[in-house]
Amino acid sequence: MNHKKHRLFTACLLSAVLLAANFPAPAPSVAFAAPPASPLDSHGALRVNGAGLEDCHQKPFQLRGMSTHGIAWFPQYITLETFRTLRDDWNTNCIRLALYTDEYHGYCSGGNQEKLKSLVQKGVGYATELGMYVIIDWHVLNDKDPNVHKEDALEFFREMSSLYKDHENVLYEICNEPNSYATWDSVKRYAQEVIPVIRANDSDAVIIVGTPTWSQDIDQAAASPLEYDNILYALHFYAATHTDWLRERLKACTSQGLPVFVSEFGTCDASGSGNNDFSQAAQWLRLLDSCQISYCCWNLANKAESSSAISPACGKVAGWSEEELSESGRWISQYFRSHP
Ligand code: IDC
Repeated sequence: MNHKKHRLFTACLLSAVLLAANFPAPAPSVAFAAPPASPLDSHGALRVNGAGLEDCHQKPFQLRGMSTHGIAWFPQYITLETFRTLRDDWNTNCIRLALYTDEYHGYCSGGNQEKLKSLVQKGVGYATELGMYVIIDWHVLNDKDPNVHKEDALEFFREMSSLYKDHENVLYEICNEPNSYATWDSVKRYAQEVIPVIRANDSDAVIIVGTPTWSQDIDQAAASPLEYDNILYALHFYAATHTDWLRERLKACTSQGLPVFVSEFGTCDASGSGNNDFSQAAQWLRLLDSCQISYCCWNLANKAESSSAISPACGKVAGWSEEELSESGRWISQYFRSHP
């Protein structure tokens, strides 16, 4: 029995037992606290519906969490305790694993591919243990057009989807940010090759597709969407750079029915540094919350840049106090906690 069937079987069995026992049962004489259900226990397999996701009960469901920085550069944050802090202290349900493709020591630019894949697997393993959702992000950036490393991408996603075909908590993000000369037509051609490779192993996988101009041109995707279901299009914003005009684009596209995932955003400007604009960030997140659009915040690291959530002086990888976070880390962790 695979993972998914096993979960359904367990749920049915549990209902039958509770019915037979004429539930609610009398309170046990020895009090014990059952651990709270994990996000995955409560929401199961996700699928795309309308502008966002819905859970296994067909209710709109939002993924909210942190994106790692490049896992090649900050592997120390791939630990069970890190993710546990994000789940229990920060109130998040999702983690994005950013695997740079073409930057220094990236997957296709001199990085040790076996080591990088084993880091991804570690990350997926910890997320699974904690019942969190996890995004495997093929972090196209310097390569601009995802077709540049298409062969590597096909091989990588073939392997990952075969490993995780029975995991309900794994989402695939096939190209972080096409940019510069990369057009929607070329991104589409790439997606039309990568999506079938993933779906051959994992027929109902949720897949996020980046859009041109650093994942801002969702209007181009809306004008010519891919012909697959369970696809979300990436919109990325940096609050001190992208304001009303990009929110208006989001509203226009979602009202046309385009499914969107904000798989990366920053509270600062698009360089990943400079000043934070928390007022713009709050406007963005309120809008996303009101339409149940999922989001991940850039980034979980202690680099000396304003988008890094942890203070450069702090070497801890879990259980951070307020003082051990950066200004953006404090703001976003409080935002996550304040969410129901
Ligand atoms: C930035 C990192 C920075 C790193 C650089 C590499 O914050 O430390 O040196 O990438 O090129 C994105 C990208 C994301 C960027 C981020 C900030 O997806 O990789 O991270 N950003 O520039 N899109 C818009 C902003």
